[in-house]
Amino acid sequence: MADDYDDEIDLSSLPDDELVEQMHDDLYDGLRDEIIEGTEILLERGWEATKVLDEALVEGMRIVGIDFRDGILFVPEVLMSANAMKGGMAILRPLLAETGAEPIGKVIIGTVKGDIHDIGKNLVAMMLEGAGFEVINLGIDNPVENYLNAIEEHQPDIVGMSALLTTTMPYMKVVIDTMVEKGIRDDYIVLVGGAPLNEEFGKAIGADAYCRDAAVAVETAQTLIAERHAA
Ligand code: B1M
Repeated sequence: MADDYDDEIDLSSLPDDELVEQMHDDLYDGLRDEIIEGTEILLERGWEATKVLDEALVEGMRIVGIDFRDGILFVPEVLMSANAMKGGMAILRPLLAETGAEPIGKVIIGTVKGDIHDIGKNLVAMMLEGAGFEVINLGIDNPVENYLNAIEEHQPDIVGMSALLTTTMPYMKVVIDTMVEKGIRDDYIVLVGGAPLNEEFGKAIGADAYCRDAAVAVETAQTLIAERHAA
């Protein structure tokens, strides 16, 4: 998608729709500085942080995902796209997390063992923070012990798990089964998410809910916390 003229494009001179398209190209090409600049320009033009996130960044990464799947892009290139995406997300994070209110609940969230995908999980963490949750982000490649230690240390209301690979999603059940064995499963709300999961899988492994995306994760967390408080 890149061409020799990319360096010469003045992003600020582009109208919104062309700038967003250019950002999709820049994300594809892993151009972090350009993604940061584009994100800042859209914010200066009055775009909401969530709109920049959805239309410029997440949509760009969706396109990357298609060509990764089809063998047009490879791991090193996708890593650069991910790095560029994170540059934009870092600018949006404080805006999405802006809330003066008391935390409405505490969440620990991490990507499960064997899996290093973290963009979606970080997005979920950001959106939960923005909705007033205190979030402890455990990062990637978490064995069951990390969840258990974090549960003990932080006493969260919600345990969140992310998996992006069909080979790592079964590990979520290992974590839930271990919680059952230790007699602590019902003390916490367990939410799971990630592209290869679905509702049926969430039910089958004993999670409280599967969350399709970050917005659903926030809604679900709010609803289930409210239900617990009411009970
Ligand atoms: Co990977 N990868 N990857 N990858 N990668 C996928 C997932 C894949 C679908 C690509 C493809 O083939 N089309 C495919 C998985 C196939 C499968 O198992 N079915 C795949 C593969 C195969 C691999 C490797 C095995 C490739 C290889 O080495 N040959 C390897 C595995 C490494 C490992 O984990 N052990 C690998 C590596 C990588 C990179 C390191 C290069 C990079 C990750 C960089 C990073 O995250 N820091 C990468 C990327 C970027 C992708 C794609 C292109 C994009 C993922 C992403 O960030 N999406 C992805 C293709 C795709 O998903 N279309 C792909 C954007 C993000 C906003 O969406 O993560 O879905 P998502 O998160 C959403 C929801 O799912 C949900 O909310 C989020 C926000 O709305 N959600 C949750 C996610 N987690 C949640 C947790 C919750 C709630 C909701 O808790 C409560």
